Amino acid sequence: GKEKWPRGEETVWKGAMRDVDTDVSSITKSFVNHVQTSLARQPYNLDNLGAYQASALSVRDNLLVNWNETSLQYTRKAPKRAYYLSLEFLMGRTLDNALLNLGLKDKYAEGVEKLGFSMEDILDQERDAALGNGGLGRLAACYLDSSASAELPVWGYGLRYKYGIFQQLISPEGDQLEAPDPWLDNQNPWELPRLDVAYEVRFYGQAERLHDGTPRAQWTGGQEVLAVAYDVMIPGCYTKTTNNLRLWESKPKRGFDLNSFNAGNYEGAVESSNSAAAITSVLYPNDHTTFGKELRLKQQYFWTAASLADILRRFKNIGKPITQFPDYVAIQLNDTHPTLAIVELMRILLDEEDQPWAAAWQIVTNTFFYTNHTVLPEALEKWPVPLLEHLLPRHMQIIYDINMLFLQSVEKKFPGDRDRLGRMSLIEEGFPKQVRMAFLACIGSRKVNGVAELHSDLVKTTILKDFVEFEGISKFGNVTNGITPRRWLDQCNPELSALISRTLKVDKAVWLKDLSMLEKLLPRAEDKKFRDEWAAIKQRNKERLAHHVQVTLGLTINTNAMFDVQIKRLHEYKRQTLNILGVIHRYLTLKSMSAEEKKKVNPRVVFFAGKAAPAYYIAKLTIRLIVNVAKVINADPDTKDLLSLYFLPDYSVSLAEVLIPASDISQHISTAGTEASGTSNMKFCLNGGLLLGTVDGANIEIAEEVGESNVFFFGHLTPAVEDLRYQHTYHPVPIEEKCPALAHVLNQVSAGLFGDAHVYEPLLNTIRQGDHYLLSDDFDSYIAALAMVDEAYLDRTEWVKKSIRTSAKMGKFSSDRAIMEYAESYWNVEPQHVA
Ligand code: H2P
Repeated sequence: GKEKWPRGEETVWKGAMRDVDTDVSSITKSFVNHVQTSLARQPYNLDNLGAYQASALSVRDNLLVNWNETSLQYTRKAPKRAYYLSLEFLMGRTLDNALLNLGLKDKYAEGVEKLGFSMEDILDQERDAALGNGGLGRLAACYLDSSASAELPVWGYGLRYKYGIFQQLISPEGDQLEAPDPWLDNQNPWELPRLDVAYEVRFYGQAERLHDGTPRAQWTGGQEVLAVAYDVMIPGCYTKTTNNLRLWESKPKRGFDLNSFNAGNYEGAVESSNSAAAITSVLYPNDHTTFGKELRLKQQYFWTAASLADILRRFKNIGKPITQFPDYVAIQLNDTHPTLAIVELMRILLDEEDQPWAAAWQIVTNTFFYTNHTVLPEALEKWPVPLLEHLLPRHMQIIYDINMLFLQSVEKKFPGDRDRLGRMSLIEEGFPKQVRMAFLACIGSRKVNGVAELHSDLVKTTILKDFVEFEGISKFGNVTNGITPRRWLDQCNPELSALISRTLKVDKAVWLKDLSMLEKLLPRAEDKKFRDEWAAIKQRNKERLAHHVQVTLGLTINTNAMFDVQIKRLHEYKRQTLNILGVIHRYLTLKSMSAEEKKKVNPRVVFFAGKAAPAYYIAKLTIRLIVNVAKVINADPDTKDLLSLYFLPDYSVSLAEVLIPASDISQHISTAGTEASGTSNMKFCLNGGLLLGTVDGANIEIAEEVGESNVFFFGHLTPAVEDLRYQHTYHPVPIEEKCPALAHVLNQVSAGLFGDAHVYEPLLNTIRQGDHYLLSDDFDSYIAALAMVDEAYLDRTEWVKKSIRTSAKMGKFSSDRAIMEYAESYWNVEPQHVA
């Protein structure tokens, strides 16, 4: 039926409401309007930063029109919704993406040009929103883009860190230095403070069971902190659907504590307000030493409690009984970081909604879904029981209760199997006892998934093996990761995107949302004209990268060389060390060549970028080695035309957008079985870069798609790893014997060829002794694979064919495919078209 207009005259309201801008004159009008009012500036002194802000505010207005309509639709129709809880959202820049998704990029470019600015300069003013460490946070950002593009009612929930991931500086000696990232300093036009959306979150205090025949308890006292919402609009691509990413900021509950003031305790009052604000002050670098840190645990609870309160309030507006919660709400846990949400929902259902235990547990286990992102044992979250007991006394009680009932049911299925009970308990014995968050996430969820086929198999056969035996295999699945082709092709590689549209003879609005259409490019690999265009675009992208490096670092790069790229968080398992040792090997080989031999060598430029966790000593030494090897190699007149090496500081989403389209070959060389998926591998391949990698993570599925003849694989396979490690421990063979080529490289480093002989010993010793990541086992085949890459690059025609074939077969890796798998097979959430 026709709804009654809420107040005043409908025609007056509607006549005054704005719509999305569609023509250049309304765009310039809104731009100038923001210069004049929001920014209170004048045309005379408007610089590029001001022009960026005016453009952003004007684009934001457009997004808000769609965002409002989307929200209204969700409220009216009350479909089942999904919520993506992630402690990290690595969004990067927004303006370009928003313009492309709105389909307004050309018009804005024309508009700002009329006003005397260039779009490129304006886009360059924006700081990255770097609220993430790496793949996990960037995956969350891609999933938001795909959800909105697929018109799915999905919201993200995260934290509004005042400081994102640290800025990386490299000292003259080659050491990584960390500086804070004050990304909000220039104001953030992309967020909407919602001071009206706020919740109180409690810490510490006492929990008393009521013992009234119900499982209820009362949690009182302690500290209360306020969570305030900031909304970030997430536009879908060529659709009105504009979803929301809600980020929480912590604030003291009162501006000041009157009692403390009255007692003359001014400092105490001010301090408590400081500690409240500290909760969302900084993103933690990916570093398992955070597991004991109270502030990190506070962040996790603060965020899950606020998000659940918000979700529950929205659910209650529908007016359905609480038992129907899972029919309207699906919550995806991105890794174990939000696992406390399981316990928090139990607390609400038991203590506030008066549900019996079994009914509460039924609701909870039908609501949550858990994605695992790593099987590395040291990276699995565990929290000390005493810390949890102190910070969240009621939650610790509930965890004990969940565990008791759970172990009872395990005992029932496997009577007398005490080992099994010990292995599966949510509480790990020890000093102190610790709560195993992955186990809690698993038993509290409806489904569990890994992020690539191999990884999902490993989850089932290693860390959660007992749980598969207990709960049945059907609870455990796989959703191979994906990437958004909007940012990772159209935005970062506009020329390639245009070539694809021209060739397919379809608007990018179509193929960007159905990436499997790229397959139609396959026959074009045989078309010389197309190949030449394809290769010319790669060349221009290499020149764009070279220009960027020239401008930012003052270095000149040989763009006729092959560009070889490895960019990711520094970690021993990702084996940047293998790569740099391979570079040294190449250097030593070149040094021993005659002038005649050198003529046949294919010039190569090797790029590294990535951050090391500040407390990760070995990873930092790897950076230092890379930087110092670069100094020697790049200055050596014997070799510098044939080999050069760059460590680009302060890796970011924006830097990746320049590096990825410029790569001829990229490296994804983790020890088999350690890289859950990897997602930059997909980005490089989508942009026509070839892949050099181990048989690990999503590399395997990429090879399945493009065919093994189009990738360069090397190294031992996952099933061999355990045995090799056993050999290292119990029957070690000296490196000199096992892998002379590697021994030679290590000895040269030890001898001081790259300076500071003694400095690198701890790094080299990780390989000489133990070699947990199997560099000595894979080095020879790695070198052989690098040689095959060189060989293949000599036949440029064949290389370009491989490049085209690779890109053409990347359809599977669109995050649109991945998000639809979550929506259909996990959440049971359907698209909602906003007319
Ligand atoms: C992690 C895994 C990657 C995976 C990504 C997203 C944690 O990212 O290690 O293999 O692709 O999650 O699922 P990263 O190492 O980049 O921080």
